[in-house]
Amino acid sequence: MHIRVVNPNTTESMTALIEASARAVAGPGVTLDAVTSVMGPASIESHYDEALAVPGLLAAVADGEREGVDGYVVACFGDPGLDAARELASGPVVGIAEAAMHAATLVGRAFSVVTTLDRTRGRAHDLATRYAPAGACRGVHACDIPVLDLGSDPAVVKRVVDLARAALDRDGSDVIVLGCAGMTDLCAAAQAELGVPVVDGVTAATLLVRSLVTLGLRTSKTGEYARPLTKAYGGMLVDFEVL
Ligand code: 2AL
Repeated sequence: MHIRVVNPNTTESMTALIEASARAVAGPGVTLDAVTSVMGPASIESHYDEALAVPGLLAAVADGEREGVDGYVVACFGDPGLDAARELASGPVVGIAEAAMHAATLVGRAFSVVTTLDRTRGRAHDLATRYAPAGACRGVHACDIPVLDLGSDPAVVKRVVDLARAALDRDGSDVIVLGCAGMTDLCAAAQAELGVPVVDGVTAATLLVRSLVTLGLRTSKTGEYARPLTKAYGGMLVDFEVL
């Protein structure tokens, strides 16, 4: 089974971090690769960034289809371009917010999201209304660390853990969802510190894709996720025509 994890931002070091986490859980019989978008923003932390990250993500999925990839992870917490990627892919495509929020609802009653910048909170709230039962997402909290300043140094871990602890208390939640792919390497330390389930979407989505492929479940092509219609795309998007 070939799983491809797409980092839809253009920062190679972040792809390496994501790949290490995904590989650690992928399990036997899985060929896993992680790819960096060939175009788009260095990090995704606004609606503008999300919109401009989508062409690179779709190019990575189009490449994967030519190479016979069985399933994909969209490794950015805004799940940019997820529905569009499903239209292109024959196998399953899972976003990390989608996987993390679904997993959170399986191991607790209510979760809080800890994310990067305050301006990304609205998107996380929007996704929670799509992925979680009403009331299950009790809050989305920003640590005010930009994506590319995350890392596993103790100061970052402490800031995320302190914010998560306050969120559990204030929200009355019992699970934490990490709201950025760049937090994937903090997950084990945060869970050990907090004593509640801490869900990282990179690992959750990787295992969900593995499960779906193992079950023989592919993206349905009889409805809205059918291949896009063939038509001309203009300007810089000329190569995005789907044949
Ligand atoms: C993210 C993420 O996961 N990758 C990225 O570039 N931005 N999410 C976020 N909330 O800032």
